Formats: sequence, C-alpha cells, structure tokens
Amino acid sequence: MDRENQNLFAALRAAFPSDLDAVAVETDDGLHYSWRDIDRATAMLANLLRSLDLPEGARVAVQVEKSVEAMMLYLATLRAGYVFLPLNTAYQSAEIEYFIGNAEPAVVVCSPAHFGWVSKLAFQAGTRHVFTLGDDRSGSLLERAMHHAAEHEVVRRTSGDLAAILYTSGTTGRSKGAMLTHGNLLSNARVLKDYWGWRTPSQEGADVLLHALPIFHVHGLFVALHGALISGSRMLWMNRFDARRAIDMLRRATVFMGVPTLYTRMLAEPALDRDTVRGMRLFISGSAPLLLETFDVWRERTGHTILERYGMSETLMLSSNPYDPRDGERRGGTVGFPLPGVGLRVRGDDGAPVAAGEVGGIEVTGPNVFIGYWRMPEKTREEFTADGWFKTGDVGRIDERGYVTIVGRSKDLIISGGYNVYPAEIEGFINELPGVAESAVVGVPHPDFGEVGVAVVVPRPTAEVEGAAIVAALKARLANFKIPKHCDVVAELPRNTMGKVQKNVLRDRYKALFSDAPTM
Ligand code: MLC
Ligand code: AMP
Repeated sequence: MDRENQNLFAALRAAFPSDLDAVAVETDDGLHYSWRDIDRATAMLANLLRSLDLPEGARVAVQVEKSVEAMMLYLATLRAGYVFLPLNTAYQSAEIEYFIGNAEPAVVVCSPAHFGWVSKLAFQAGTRHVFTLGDDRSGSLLERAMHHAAEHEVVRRTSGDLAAILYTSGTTGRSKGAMLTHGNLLSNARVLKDYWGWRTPSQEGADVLLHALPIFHVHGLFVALHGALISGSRMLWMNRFDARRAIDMLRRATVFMGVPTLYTRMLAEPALDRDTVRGMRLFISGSAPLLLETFDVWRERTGHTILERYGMSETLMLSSNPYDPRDGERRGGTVGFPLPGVGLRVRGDDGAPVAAGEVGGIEVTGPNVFIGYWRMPEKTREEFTADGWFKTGDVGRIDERGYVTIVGRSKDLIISGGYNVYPAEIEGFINELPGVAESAVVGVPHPDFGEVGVAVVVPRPTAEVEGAAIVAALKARLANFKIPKHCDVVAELPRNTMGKVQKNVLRDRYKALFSDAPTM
C-alpha cells in the first residue's frame, strides 16, 4: 500500500480550511492573503526551486526581513522537499560567511540591499543560485516564481528526512547546525495543537494568532507558525513587534506568543487593560525565563495567566504549563510538565538520577529531539548520553507534582530579549582586538531584555584600550543583539585557585549596572 506522504507541508496543507478564499493572514499594514494565495504562491515557489535541478537534500539558506512572502518561501522549501536554513537578519558578514561555508547551501535568498556582499560570499562558497526578497514583495525571487505554475504536487518525504537546519552557538567553538526532520516538526506541532487546545475554523471561537515574533528561530517559525497552520487558524501578522500596535491588534486575536521582553514592553503601555484582551484565549511565553513579577503583574492587569513553556532549537518544545485547569494550575516561575511523548529527567553530575526536588542537568528524549549536528558527529555524540538522551545544558528540578523549574544553565549562555548570546564567541572577537590581553563576558539583569552582556577587558601591558572603542569594533563584526551593553577595562580578572576566571564574581560586581532591572 502507498504510505502517506510524511512531508510536513502535506500535513499543514491538509489542515487548511475548506473555504480556501477565507483570510489566512492579515498584515498590520492592511494586506490580506487567503489560504488559496498561500497554496498558489508556495506552489509557484516550489516549482521554481524544483526547476533549478538541485541535488537531493539541498539547503536553502534565507536571510531576509520578516514578511508573509518569507513565510511562503519556508513553506515552499518544505513542499519542494529541500532543507530550510533560516538566518537572523542581524548577522553580519563574518557570521554569514561561516554559516554559508559550513552548510554549503545550493540556494541563498537575501534582502535586496545585501545582495552585493551576500552573493559574493555565496558564490565563493560554491552556491549557484542567489535570489533577493524584500519585505515589500520586491526582489528577484518573486519575479522568477511568477513564471511558474500555481499547482505543485507535494514532494514525498519520510518522517526521518531533513526539513530544516537551525544554527545554534556552542559554549566552545563555532555554531552548530541542529538538524530537524519532518517528523520532529510535525510531531511537536500536533502535540502542541492538542495540548494548547487550538480551535479550528469549524469550532466555536475559532482561534486567531497574533504573530509578532521573528521567523528565523524556533519560537516564531515553528511554534507559532505551525500552531496556526495546523489548526487552519487565521494570523494577524506583524513584520516588526511594536508594543502599542500589538495591544491594538490583541483586540481581534485569541492567541499570542512572545518572549518575556514582549510582555514587559506591553505592560509598559497604559493602553493595556482588561478590555483590550477581552477576546483572548491564551498568552504563551517562552525562549527565556519569565520573571514571576511579570507573570503576576500581567495577571493583575489583564486577568489572564500566562502559560510558560520551555524548549530549544535542538528539541523543539519540551514542557508546558497546563492549558486545561483539570491538568493543574499554571505556576509562575515553572515551565510546567513534560509534554505528551517527551521524556524529561534530571541527572546529577555523576549521571545518576536525583531525588524529586533536587537540582541537576535536564536530559530529554522524544520524537521531537533532533537527529544531530550538521557534519559534526563528534559534537553530536558528546551531547547525548549513552542511553540516547539529549543533554540540554539547562539545570533544573522536577517537584513532587511533576512541575519542571529551570534554575540555571550549565552552558555559559546569556539570553537577551529571547536571543542566545554565547560569551565564548564574543570573548573570542574581543581577544583578537589590538591591545587586548584577555576578556570575560557575563550576563547581568536588564529591565528590557531580561539579561544583557557586559564585557570586562584586560589590556596588554602599556596598551591603551577604551571600552567604547571595543564596543564600536564589535559592532562592525557581530549581530547587534550580541554587542555587550557595557564594557569595562580592568587591570585583572578575578580567578580561583585553579586559575579559572570567576564569572560569578563579575556577575555580582555588575548586577546593578542597569539599576532599575527587576530583582525577582
Ligand atoms: C534588539 N537589541 C537587542 C535585542 N534586540 N539587544 C539585546 N538583545 C536583544 N534581543 C538592540 C539592538 O542591538 C539595537 O541596539 C536596539 O536594541 C534596537 O534594535 P531593534 O532591532 O530596533 O530592536 P527591537 O525591534 O526593539 O527588538 C527587540 C525585540 C527583538 C525584543 C523585539 O529582540 C525580538 O524580536 N526578540 C525575540 C527573539 C526570539 O524570537 N527568540 C526566540 C528564539 S527560539 P543599538 O545599540 O544597535 O541601537 C528559542 C527556543 C524557544 O529560544 O524555546 O523558543
Ligand atoms: P535556543 O538554543 O535559542 O533554542 O535556546 C534554547 C534555550 O532557551 C534553552 O536551552 C533554555 O536555556 C532557554 N529557554 C527556553 N525557554 C525557556 C523558559 N521558558 N525559561 C527559561 N529558559 C528557557
């Protein structure tokens, strides 16, 4: 018997509502896209990709501003059976050069304004096709796709076939590409649809998602987008988050997903009140710790209890506070229960299980867990236990009722406004600057971004080094969210008796630098 096509796009397409002329996406600047538009545009783009005669498993690397067309390019890549590789628009040339060199994409799509330098890097790395796509529907990609048919049979894929590669930085060394399969993405989307009670258009109170996150990371690209598509739900679409506009759009939405910064920014707006969120069913937060204070104030102001969940690029979503009150209350400061089908355990440093409530390393398993790092078998082996569980690098505990709390990270990672910043990467760049002997980057509390990086730099003897000049030099080389918000030049770094830099001492020294940062 012919097996069902396990291409993720086939499942998403099957969930489109029967009325294909209904509105699927409405942008904040007034554009409307029907389900039929999505079907036809993704078919044209998929036909364009197929016409390029790319090798099986070809990567399509995309660094473009958020737009509905960028979403369609993602869907078309799935539809055509290729591998999507999204890149943060903040990445600069040194970062892009690495990703393109490492992933060897057959196709690169970039913003029209960046075509000069991106195409040069891509052609040098052997990429044959470079297209452009602007957030105003400009660029060569759509021009070329217009000449292709608006029908396309979804390319067959098995659940184990690669669908996307997401680069994630490492504690040491360069970024690693987490390889996610059609099965990883689809199983997670289905679990979340059920667990969060998404309501399809045929149900009463059909859901409408306010999509306000970037679409180059797990949260906006997979959790939010797949959630809406696999439920046939309409999306209200913002290319860029703006708190005031978002509050206004919440009046017509039922589901919202954000990193904590989006919640604190909306709370800073007097317009946010119970009336604006009257029609809302669910607010979800993730990607970074949601402060208990934000959780409490949000509930007081809006009457809604934010549902916090936990995940990562390598594993997609792992745990969630309950949606259904019969499963328990949503507890601030926790990330809820392991999702159905996800195994989540806590292990001590010796790898042995810890008692309930005891802290240790979080390890996970399930159909959502990635299949390894792109062309890094050694790294992949290091991150899995002998019995096949993935070591998240997060430190936490599970209480007697089963709620998971993340208390810290064993990986040296700063999460700033929902973006990951690896100190080792920033230190590497700083240490290469003239006059620098060594440096340390630590995360400190920040009222807007939750946490931000602070650099502490030791100059070489007799060298004159200034903090502001270091920050300026980094700006030319690194994505803007990675730039330390402060840089101090000091005579020496605090070290323990083993000679290791005591980052905890530095974190303590700078913890009140952004003084109105919440302390909870
Ligand atoms: C912007 N800036 C940041 C920053 N974002 N600094 C630190 N951290 C950030 N996250 C700085 C810029 O460098 C710039 O500084 C200034 O702020 C203005 O830039 P901007 O681009 O205009 O900022 P803004 O549009 O306000 O962006 C803020 C934001 C954005 C919060 C809307 O960062 C954002 O969309 N974050 C969401 C990230 C996300 O989707 N994460 C999910 C990862 S998935 P200067 O000095 O240059 O002016 C994941 C797994 C999971 O983690 O579980 O979900
Ligand atoms: P990324 O590698 O960008 O996918 O980021 C994943 C990391 O974000 C996880 O390993 C956690 O450290 C962190 N994270 C995600 N969700 C939460 C959450 N709700 N609370 C605390 N940390 C989180």
